[in-house]
Amino acid sequence: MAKAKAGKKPVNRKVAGGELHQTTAADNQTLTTNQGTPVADNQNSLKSGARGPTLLEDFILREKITHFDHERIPERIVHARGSGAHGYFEAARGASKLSKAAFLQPGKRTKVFVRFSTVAGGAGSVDTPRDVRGFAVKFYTEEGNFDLVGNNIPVFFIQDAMKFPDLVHSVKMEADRAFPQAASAHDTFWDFVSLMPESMHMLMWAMSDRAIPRSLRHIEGFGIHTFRLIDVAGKSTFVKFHWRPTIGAASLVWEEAVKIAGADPDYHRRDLWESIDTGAFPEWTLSVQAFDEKIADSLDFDILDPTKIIPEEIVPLTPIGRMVLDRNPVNFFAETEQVAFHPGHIVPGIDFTPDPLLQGRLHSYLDTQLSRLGGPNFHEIPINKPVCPMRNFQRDGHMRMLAVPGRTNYEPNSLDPASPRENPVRGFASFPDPNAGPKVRERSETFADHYSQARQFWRSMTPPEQAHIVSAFTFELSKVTTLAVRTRMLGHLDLIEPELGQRVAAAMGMEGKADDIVPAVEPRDDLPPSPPLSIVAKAPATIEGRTIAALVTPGCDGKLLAALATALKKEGAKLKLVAPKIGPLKDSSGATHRPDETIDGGPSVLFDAVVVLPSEDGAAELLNMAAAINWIRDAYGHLKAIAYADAAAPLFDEAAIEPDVDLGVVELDSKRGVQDFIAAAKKHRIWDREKLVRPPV
Ligand code: HDE
Repeated sequence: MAKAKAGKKPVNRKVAGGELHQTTAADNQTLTTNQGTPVADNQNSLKSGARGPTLLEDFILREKITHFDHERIPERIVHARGSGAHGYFEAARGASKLSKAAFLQPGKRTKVFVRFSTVAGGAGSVDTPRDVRGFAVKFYTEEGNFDLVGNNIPVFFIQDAMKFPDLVHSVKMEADRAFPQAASAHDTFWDFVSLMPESMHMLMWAMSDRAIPRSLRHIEGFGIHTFRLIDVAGKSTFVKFHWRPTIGAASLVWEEAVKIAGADPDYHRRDLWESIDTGAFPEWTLSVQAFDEKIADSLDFDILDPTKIIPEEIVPLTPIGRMVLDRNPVNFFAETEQVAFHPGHIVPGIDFTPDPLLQGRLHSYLDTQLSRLGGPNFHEIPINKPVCPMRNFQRDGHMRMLAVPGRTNYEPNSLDPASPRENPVRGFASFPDPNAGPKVRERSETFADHYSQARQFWRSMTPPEQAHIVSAFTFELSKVTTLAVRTRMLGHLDLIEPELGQRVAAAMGMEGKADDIVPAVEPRDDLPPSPPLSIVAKAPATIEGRTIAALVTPGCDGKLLAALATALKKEGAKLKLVAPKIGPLKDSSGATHRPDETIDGGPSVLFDAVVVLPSEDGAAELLNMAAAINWIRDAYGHLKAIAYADAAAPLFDEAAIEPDVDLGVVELDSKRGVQDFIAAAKKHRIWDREKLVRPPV
């Protein structure tokens, strides 16, 4: 984190009325206007008499207020709420075989800036709605900036850019009433997608746990479209990009996500910031699925169709590098808000394919920066500036910073032999794509199967994940008020998988009401489940990067607390103390602790696993606090590992929770108990408990 610069301490001067003036005699600390004029008084505007009207002449006040009035720029039409971080990418050995890109040569380190985002909500919306997460990475390479502008879901709602404005209009707040904010659970969204069978595969992902991630450190990322990598000899290999977090992917449970939205609307942003600030740097592996034309032709779907994945069983992942985020921005606006991503920011060694969604994006992102950042010179804003030399004949325009000397602002020229020229060897050359044909507005027939991979996704999920998908569809469609939209969607779900359709219909009390939908292509019934699609099945047994809370009171067992703290640190997890009061407290060994949160400010939804460790007197006090009982009940209901000290037993009685090691409720009476608790926490959720707290639908 940037530390405040050392300097001379200001002199505090109070004047009549108690008004505080912090003054300095140091030139290098003198407050100035934007023109550099020193300011003598930053507390009072210039008035005609102490009680008189303010003068128009007050250039200091007017400059300050005018600048303030213009502090906001138009927010992004999508992905408005985001969080950013700096870091580096380090290329692995294999990458250079596939691509000549300078940043993919073995061992090469390249600086990156990453912005994660939600899609539908405004800049001030919450972090945990059910939504896709943006995963945009800017690589500052020596051959120019490469932006990999992806999402945490490997497919998209639509196949052609032509439909993007319609999709976004439908999911954003409804146009007349301006609600709901940051939510897809409303009529216009489901009306639109239920008329667009191509969105069915993406809907399965969006209704899965992927859309409510535990943190931004726990999301996977995908480039979605098929790209090309080009090697030194000009050979092209198709690739799909995949980011995998080294601590594994993980999600919230829905009710927890809803409560977090109230308890800490900045839950993901804070988590990313604090992790980096405390040196627990998030890390991802970048891999590609690399394949040639022959494999592309052998697939029964089109690699240009962004609503399809290539199962890893067909084309496995090849790691090409890793990314570490190790530095927080110093200024949110200058960096996270002003960063301008564009899939068209590309470097030699990488190329596009004619995926009709990608092709439309290549126009949109440049266009949007022109209005968002005020003109064509946004590449001069430090966060967007390439680190390599940038020279051309583009000139002038709003906010131009560069003052290029000389008169030869054109090419070819004979007046300035040193001015920039084409470089056929190093320069970007497009791969001669053979896909051109007659000029048509037409969707390729190879894009027509909209249900097979949606079914494959369903069949790849574990039972709890399937139950969550059923609940999510039930929740969202129950919020839809137009009956015809609900019955249309039920028809699609029947096609994806009859069991899914029936379970959602039963949960909604709408059995037998599904529309009969005729698919363009009958869904295949023979696609095998693809295990990597499930995040529960591949969750690593680790609590690295997790936050565990201990609910403590004065006089709590100091030895147990110390044993717990040591054991968690060893596992790379953080321990936070939650207490009835924020002031310091002493444990039974006489050690003083400063609680991180009170029970109200630190509800258990904010933590991955919890320990209830009061003294006997403390437990008696907590027994009278509804918030304390809810704290425990929520942790139980959200399937978290729970440990309790003997003294906490009455609280568990009150919460109607039976201690049971097999269900992740562990007695913390010894070091052994600490290990049992950690073992339970490594399961992330105690899925066997779910049927007790949330009968399956
Ligand atoms: Fe975007 N998208 N998008 N998108 N997108 C934007 O660019 C657009 C799509 C993605 O953190 C906008 O600077 C069109 C797919 C991310 O700054 C805009 C289409 C994927 C971000 C835009 C798509 C994405 C954006 C809004 C369909 C995953 C946030 C502000 C043809 C591969 C980047 C901006 C950041 C942002 C247009 C579809 C990812 C308007 C027209 C597919 C992560 O230009």
